[in-house]
Amino acid sequence: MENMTSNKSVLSWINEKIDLVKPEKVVWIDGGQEQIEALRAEACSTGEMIKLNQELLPDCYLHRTAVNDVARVEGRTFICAPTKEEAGPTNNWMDPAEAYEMLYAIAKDSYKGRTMYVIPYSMGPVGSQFSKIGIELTDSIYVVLNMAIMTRVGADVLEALGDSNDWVRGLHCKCDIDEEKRYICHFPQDNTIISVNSGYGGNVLLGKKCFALRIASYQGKNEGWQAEHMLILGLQKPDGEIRYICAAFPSACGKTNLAMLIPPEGYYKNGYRVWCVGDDISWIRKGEDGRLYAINPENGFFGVAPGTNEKSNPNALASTRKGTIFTNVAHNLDNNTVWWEGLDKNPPANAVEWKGNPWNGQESEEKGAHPNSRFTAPAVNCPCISSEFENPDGVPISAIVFGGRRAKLAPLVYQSRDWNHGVFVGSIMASETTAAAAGAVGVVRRDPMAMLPFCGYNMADYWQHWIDIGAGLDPEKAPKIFNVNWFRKDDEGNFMWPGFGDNLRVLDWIIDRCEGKVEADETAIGFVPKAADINLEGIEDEVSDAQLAELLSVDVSLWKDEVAGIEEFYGKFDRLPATLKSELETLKANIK
Ligand code: OXD
Ligand code: MN
Repeated sequence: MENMTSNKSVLSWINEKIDLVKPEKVVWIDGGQEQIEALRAEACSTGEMIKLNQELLPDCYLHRTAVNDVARVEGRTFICAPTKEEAGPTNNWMDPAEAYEMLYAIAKDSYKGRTMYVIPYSMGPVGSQFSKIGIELTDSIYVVLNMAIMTRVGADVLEALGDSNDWVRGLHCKCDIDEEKRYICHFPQDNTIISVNSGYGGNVLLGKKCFALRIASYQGKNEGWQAEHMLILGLQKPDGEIRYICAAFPSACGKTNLAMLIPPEGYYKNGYRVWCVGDDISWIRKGEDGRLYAINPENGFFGVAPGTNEKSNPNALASTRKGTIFTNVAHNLDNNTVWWEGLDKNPPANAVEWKGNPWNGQESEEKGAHPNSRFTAPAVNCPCISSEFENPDGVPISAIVFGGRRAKLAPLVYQSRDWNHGVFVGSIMASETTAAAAGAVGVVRRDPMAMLPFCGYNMADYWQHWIDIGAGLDPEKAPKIFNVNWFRKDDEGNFMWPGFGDNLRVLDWIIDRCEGKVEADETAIGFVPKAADINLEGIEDEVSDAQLAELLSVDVSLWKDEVAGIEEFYGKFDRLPATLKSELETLKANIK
């Protein structure tokens, strides 16, 4: 097949990799529908994918990964910076020369008898000043088809690249899916990612976590912008104006649900709407008017299937009704569709579970779908996709929101005093583990800015970058920074806040604060709403005034324990910014 570009840096890198992995043939992905159709057919002919009911689920397919390859592997994910110090205390580090040698030994000849697919892709709208280009080499059709949903793929990307050397190299080799030899390695100084022995999304769709967060966070630091693990939503008020919010939550805290929220009935009637710009990643930079602007670099949603249903997230469910690839969900043989736990209360009796075994969902104790089973759905399918989704200049950000699961500690919402205090609030983000993950329940896991597994360099330097970004903003124009906690529990262990659509009530307060429309109470940790400013109309039965008061309360004795946890965490960082040290001192003084 003919090369799709004459870019010398591209061709010489690909030729080197061809010599290494020895493919039988090389296929360039042009992004055209004809080629995609042919690849779908080929994947179905080998059993790699199953074509689903085309009347109920047009252009939808099912894929099962290997049983040992169902999630991101943080323990085998490495930042291969020149020194361990540059990767920092929260990343696994490998010396770059040693890493290349080891990875090349694993990758050597691994495409023998196989096809090399060359995927040119853009993170962000092609040609936008925010956007960055990558090329992924893979021996997996599943990866090609997923990348064609999650990113902008094809010839126009190479045209936009021209002769430039500024692109991210990505090599993916399935090899034998051997867990012992599975490595996801990043070389931020070389704009390079190498992933071997996996076929699972987060490890192999290199545009996503690997590029758009780990490599891009490092690029952003050097180039004066930010790559963040944040959704972007537009909140439309009754006046018709839309304000944009970026929000970071650790995995499994409901980012996709918040990004596609449907307002409670009363709000909806009054003209409130939420528009989704993105559900996972934001690239943020200062615009000419001095405000921060964000784009979603992705082109689709790689969402967790279990728990997605008509009530929890009808917009996500609607997004999966065409052109979607399902991974590791149950296969309903009666109508050739898919099912997962929490979709509805009627599991199929005549089905195949995620590992590929016959499964009777009416009787079996086993799960039909893997808890981390996924849908890869085109963003354009989403009924509430923002009209600004393709805007090459991004959307102006009014508020940045951090959050996590805290049963007792954090109030429903609080606002930081200023930017630097907001950076502190992000840096102490944490979530309590749930029964959904292996290990003890209720253990606090620190996850600064939800970037713990995704920051491509020393986390302390990343915090300093946040502080530097703020220093370059006019405080009047800078987004206001908040923290939310949807997961507060009462003494019986019941959630105190209904969550889902009702979270709009909190977003509404956030925007009112940004616009100086409501007063707030200053507490030891920041500004907390006055109870009267959280509108409970329609949920008075669920949330009493006393409950709201408790949701908004700050228990200073709990914060004393929290400070000990923060000090222990901060103790890991030799390069902790002085600004954060002094923010911690302020907190300590406030809770005395
Ligand atoms: C994701 C994650 O898949 O954060 O988005 O784990
Ligand atoms: Mn994520």
